[in-house]
Amino acid sequence: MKVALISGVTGQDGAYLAELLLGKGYIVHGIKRRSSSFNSQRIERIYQDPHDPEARFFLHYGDMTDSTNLLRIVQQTQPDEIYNLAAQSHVHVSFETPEYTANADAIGTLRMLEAIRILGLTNRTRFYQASTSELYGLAQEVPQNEKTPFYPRSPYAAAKLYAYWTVVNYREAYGMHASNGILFNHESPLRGETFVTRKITRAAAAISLGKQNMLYLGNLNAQRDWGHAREYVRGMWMMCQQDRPDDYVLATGVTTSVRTFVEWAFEEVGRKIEWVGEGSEERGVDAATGKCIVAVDPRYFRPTEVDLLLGDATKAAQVLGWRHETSVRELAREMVREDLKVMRGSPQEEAWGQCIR
Ligand code: NDP
Ligand code: GDR
Repeated sequence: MKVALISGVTGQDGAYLAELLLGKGYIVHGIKRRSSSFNSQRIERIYQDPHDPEARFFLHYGDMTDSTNLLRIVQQTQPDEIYNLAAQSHVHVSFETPEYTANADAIGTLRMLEAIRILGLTNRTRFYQASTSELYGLAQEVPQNEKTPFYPRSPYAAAKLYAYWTVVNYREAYGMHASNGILFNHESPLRGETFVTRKITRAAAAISLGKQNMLYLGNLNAQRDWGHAREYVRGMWMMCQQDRPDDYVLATGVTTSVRTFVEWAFEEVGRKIEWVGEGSEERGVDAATGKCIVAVDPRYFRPTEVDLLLGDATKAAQVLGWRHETSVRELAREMVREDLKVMRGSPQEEAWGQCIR
């Protein structure tokens, strides 16, 4: 049985990846942070009692800012594959916590690579790094592929740039099987509630049920290449199965504005949005009632914004055979439906069942 170690297992991608690998017969170890409140909701469905002799899913307390802890976990688990997904992953928050973001996202990646090297696992353990389309930032080229120059626009992106090049360097210097997945935005019903798609789908559900009055957003003009997380974690696994490590873009090749995503999400609950005003005065009005339900709040503007991301995943299609399946429109529909279920009080288990499987 292959052994995988996933940092960030309690996050959106960690949950989908753990389920994928368990389905493939792996023994899966996940690193989970200590928290004063419950932070394992996304993996509750796949939790296994460690006392069960058949158990193949194990959790370890850890943190990307703690080298000795990472060293010990890698030593104990002796993984064939490490998926380094843990990160302070919120771009806007990284402007508020730049030092922590650099520590966890940049130096954290270095710590994990060093653990592999110190323990003499360089020729055994394959490494996947969660790199990001945020690396392109102000890129002049559209669409962006593996050769497009990087221009990070946030402390988060700068930290991920350090991690990206460290992975490339460890591959070249020590012959490690280390790959960067340069993943464009991917979402799902498990997406964190403060990322824009989930914030919108939750608001559409809540407003339609009379549980919320207004949705406040920042830059409605930002355009993103949004795919489904379930399909992107499959690409991560594929990268680790290749004979040679390399870097790959995963994307859908379609870009959509935040404004359009809002319209689609509200259409799903039977509301048509009409836009009035401009800039920070722009409002989204319910066409049927004339009531304002979406407003711009400049507090959500970023000091430096990434206006447009559009990925070209040709290399991943040709080499890995990876392709996205779900369109952004279908994604919006699925997310709104799952949020409606949860808000109507269906057991959360049911919502997970549908989205993880
Ligand atoms: P999430 O924010 O949902 O999950 C991040 C995970 O990292 C959580 O498990 C979180 O723990 C954990 N984590 C955060 N800080 C630390 C730390 N200091 N030590 C240990 N664990 C930590 O992110 P996603 O699942 O969406 O993304 C996974 C990775 O992929 C991230 O590295 C992200 O930057 C990157 N990425 C994501 C994309 C996307 O569109 N989703 C696109 C490209 C890259 P906790 O649950 O306790 O908060
Ligand atoms: P992003 O995702 O920054 O691309 O990073 P996010 O959903 O936060 O923002 C996307 C775009 O929407 C605009 N926006 C808002 N964003 C948020 N969060 N909240 C708002 O109210 C809002 N209004 C408008 C943003 O300005 C931005 O342009 C995600 C994360 O998962 C990263 O970890 C990952 O690396 C990248 O995707 C690829």
